[in-house]
Amino acid sequence: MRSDVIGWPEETAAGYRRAGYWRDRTLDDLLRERAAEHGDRTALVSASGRLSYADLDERAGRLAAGLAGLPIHRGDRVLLQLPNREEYVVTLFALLRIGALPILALPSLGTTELTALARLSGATAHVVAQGRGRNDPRTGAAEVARACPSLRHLVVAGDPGPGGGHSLAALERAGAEAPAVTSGAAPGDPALLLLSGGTTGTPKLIPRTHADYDYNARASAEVCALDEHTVYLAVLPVTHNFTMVSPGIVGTLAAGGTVVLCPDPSPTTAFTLVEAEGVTITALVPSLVPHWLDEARRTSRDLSSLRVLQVGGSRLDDATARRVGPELGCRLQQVFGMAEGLNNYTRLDDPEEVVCTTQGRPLSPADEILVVDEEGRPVPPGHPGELLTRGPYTLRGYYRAPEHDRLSFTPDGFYRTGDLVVRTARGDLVVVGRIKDQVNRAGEKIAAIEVEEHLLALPDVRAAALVGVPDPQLGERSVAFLETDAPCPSRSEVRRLLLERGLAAFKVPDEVRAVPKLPLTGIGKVDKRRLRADVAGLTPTVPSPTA
Ligand code: OOB
Repeated sequence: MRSDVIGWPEETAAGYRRAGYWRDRTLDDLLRERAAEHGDRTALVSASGRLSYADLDERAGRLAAGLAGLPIHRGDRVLLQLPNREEYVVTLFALLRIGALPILALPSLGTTELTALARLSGATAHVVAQGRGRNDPRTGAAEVARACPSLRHLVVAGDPGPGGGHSLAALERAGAEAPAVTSGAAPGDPALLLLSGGTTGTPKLIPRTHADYDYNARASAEVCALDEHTVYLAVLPVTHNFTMVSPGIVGTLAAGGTVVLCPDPSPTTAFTLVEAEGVTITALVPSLVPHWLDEARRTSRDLSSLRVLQVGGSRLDDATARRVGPELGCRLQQVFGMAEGLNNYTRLDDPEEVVCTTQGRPLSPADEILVVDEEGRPVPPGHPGELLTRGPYTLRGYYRAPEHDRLSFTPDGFYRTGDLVVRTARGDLVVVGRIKDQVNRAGEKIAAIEVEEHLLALPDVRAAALVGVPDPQLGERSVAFLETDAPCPSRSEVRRLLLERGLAAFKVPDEVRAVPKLPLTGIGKVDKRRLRADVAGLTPTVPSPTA
């Protein structure tokens, strides 16, 4: 029988259990235990109000019973595509209680990506929020369901609308009358599926088990010194791994603290919540940091409760890093993580220089890391090489992707991150580049090949290449090179066509250029290095009319 999920070798797993990294608990147990210990403490604050641990536990239980009645069973895959609102956390824990596997999907995903995810996973349900106008997620969900017969249930935070489906509120009410769901999962079972930034044309899913995710969250909470007084502000999308377990929502709940959901990442919204709720820690991608620093100068809000600003998802430049402490009056922590597992943190007591110039070191003493050259030989400290890793919370294989696994893992189970790093003499990592064919646009990862396949489908395009180039606002912006004899389509034309094809808006190239012929390397691959140099103005290409 085909195995959907590759686990750790039995002996390794036994070692992780013996060492106490993996506990005999599920994520559902974690919530139940916290609710039993201190039910009246505030677990969650959002635009809908405040939920104590007991409320959250009770609501998750009712919704679990309601969802089970649809039915959604243990092991079923469910696309969970909600923004930063209360329903996300309640639904997440409801699904974990059933033992169903949420697929954590960004609200910004397009129908193409969602269809591919539903097909790969055989998902039976899709949870979205009610929206308005052209971008109403309910419309997209209906389209995805037409393309994927496995998707039998549409569940909506809000009004399901004329297309039908179930509202979360109605399911919760129905669940109050239904038999309670008893925990459906074991600690070693997959708990959820995360999206990989990816380097392939189709999305990849990352299975994370209850035990490994619980460890990731708890160990992160410890490194960040979280406790019951912690107030964590979730600014980045809640379905991102950074917001989930680094230490994020799950780490904060594990520590008995309070999670506050920020409905948008603007500093004005965030600062209002910092003041009102006494936020102690939050997390940003580098592209947001300058806006926060600018607003901090202007604001009349009291930000003195903020102790730690985490920054990660892409490289933070040293100069901006040095501004954080003095201008925001809190400690900076750099986080170099990945949905596949490994989290690196600068420590709160690290010297200023380390915090401002490195991306930290691995979370766990059991994280094994190698920095290797092109032949896979370890390089000495101070030399760049690819980062390989394995450990108690790093995947051993993608979900249903054996061919891809052969490229992504070494025979002895190390995950090839595709990141180029330098390890300092102290053991801290500095991210110096990337060998994976990806654009990191404001922390959102775009697989070049996925966009290239869509570009190739445009009229008169013979060949296409997408590259990331440095950008002061986004970190990197995406530039598409189109090989065409016809007049080059404008950027807005390309945008319209790609959105029509169901691509997510953040994957639409920021700039479009025409070339008579794409440059090739000696072995005949597209020479992306040369293309990046073109953008830097070293050799001329033709920007599109309204690029
Ligand atoms: C986080 O997770 P993903 O899965 O969206 O992206 C992982 C990739 C890394 O392989 C690396 O290429 C890049 O994002 N990255 C960084 C970075 N943090 C992530 N590159 C340079 N400096 C950093 N600090 O992005 C993620 C997951 C958990 C915690 C934090 C980030």
